[in-house]
Amino acid sequence: MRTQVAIIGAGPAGLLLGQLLHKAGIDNIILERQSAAHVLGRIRAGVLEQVAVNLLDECGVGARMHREGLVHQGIELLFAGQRHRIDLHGLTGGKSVTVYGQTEVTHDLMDARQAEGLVTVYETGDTVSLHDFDGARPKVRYVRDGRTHEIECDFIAGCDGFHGVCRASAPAAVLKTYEKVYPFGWLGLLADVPPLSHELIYANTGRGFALCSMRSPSRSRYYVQVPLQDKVEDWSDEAFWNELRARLDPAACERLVTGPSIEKSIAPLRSFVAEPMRFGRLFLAGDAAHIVPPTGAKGLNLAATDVKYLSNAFIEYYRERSDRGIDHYSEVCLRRIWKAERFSWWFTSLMHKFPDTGEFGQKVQEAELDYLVNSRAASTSLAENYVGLPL
Ligand code: FAS
Ligand code: PHB
Repeated sequence: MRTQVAIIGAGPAGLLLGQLLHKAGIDNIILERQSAAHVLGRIRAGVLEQVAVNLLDECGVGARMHREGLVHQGIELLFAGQRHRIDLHGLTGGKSVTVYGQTEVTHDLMDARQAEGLVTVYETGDTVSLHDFDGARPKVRYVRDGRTHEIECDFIAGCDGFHGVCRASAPAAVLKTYEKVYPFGWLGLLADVPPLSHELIYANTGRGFALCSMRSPSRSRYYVQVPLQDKVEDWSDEAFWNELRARLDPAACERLVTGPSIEKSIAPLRSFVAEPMRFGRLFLAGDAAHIVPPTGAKGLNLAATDVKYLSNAFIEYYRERSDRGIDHYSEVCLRRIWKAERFSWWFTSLMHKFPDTGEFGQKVQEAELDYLVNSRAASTSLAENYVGLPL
């Protein structure tokens, strides 16, 4: 089998890249470890930057997002028992974010790919292997139905997430990684109950961080910071709702509607960057190359912008026979990635309770938040980063 670009991973990065390349007439195949149902079963990101919204429109898969997505022009910060609104729209000259779950983005991209008859090989398990990507004729092999298949290609796009095979295949002598692991996780709960507020609430409390988000006017997504050693089975729905209440202000508690969880999971938090993002004809994009703590809602959005840069580079190569885009891909992505890493680390450090925070640290966090909500300059900095920096 032969294709121009072999994409490893059918998460948002791989599917979005496949669509952008197809729209540009570049042939591609996606290999995915899991089944489509398994990929869709993961509950992850919830907030899209305008850049990501534009990319979905560019791929022709934005219709349902515009019908069902919720455009948000502000967020609230809760600290010292008081809520303060950050006017994202007013502080950024009219920008906003769209609340539309990653599951829905993935669903829309899968549907579009299937409708266009593009090849996605699911359930390859851990059989994908990469070959000769340091030369001009890379190959990918995988096993399906007991047979080994080989794909000859011009490029390999590693969109296979943090635990994928692509970064693991990069030459160790060239690969440099940077990592910070946070001493807590996020326990997330999804429930078919109306959100307590029409905008997201990020809470800094003496008991730890909490986030009130949503997926629609009838489906809510809530998170509470939990110790790393907690297991999801340690948390009954009732225990979750009680802890969330303990981290909210009285007015928010009044409005909180609880109900049975339809999903509950604990996500570990880390900051991670792999440099470079190109190894010969192998290119990394999305979580395969970087991870951010979800506090800044950057993970999915960074994957989208990596893929925009990568698709532009491949289009330039095929249309203009120019290597300029592929030669600059890693440098251009990393400049944006490190700014998002910095913002996500800063916001996580400000909003969470660390083992060494203590009473003094809590007062300092509240003082920084008090300064932030009362300073146009500081609020503007938060707003600019939250809605997403320009491409
Ligand atoms: P993904 O990990 O989504 O997709 C990679 C795909 O590659 C997967 O489908 C995987 O099965 C496949 N794969 C892996 N190894 C393979 C192999 N060897 N062969 C073939 N396929 C292989 N971001 C936010 O903005 N907000 C959040 O609240 C948030 N919550 C998260 C919770 C969790 C538990 C995790 C892990 C991440 C969360 N993220 C969040 C970040 C998340 O949204 C990612 O940024 C986003 O999924 C990135 O998309 P991809 O780069 O496509 O990687
Ligand atoms: C979510 O809705 O899942 C969500 C929203 C904002 C974040 C993280 C997660 O910062």
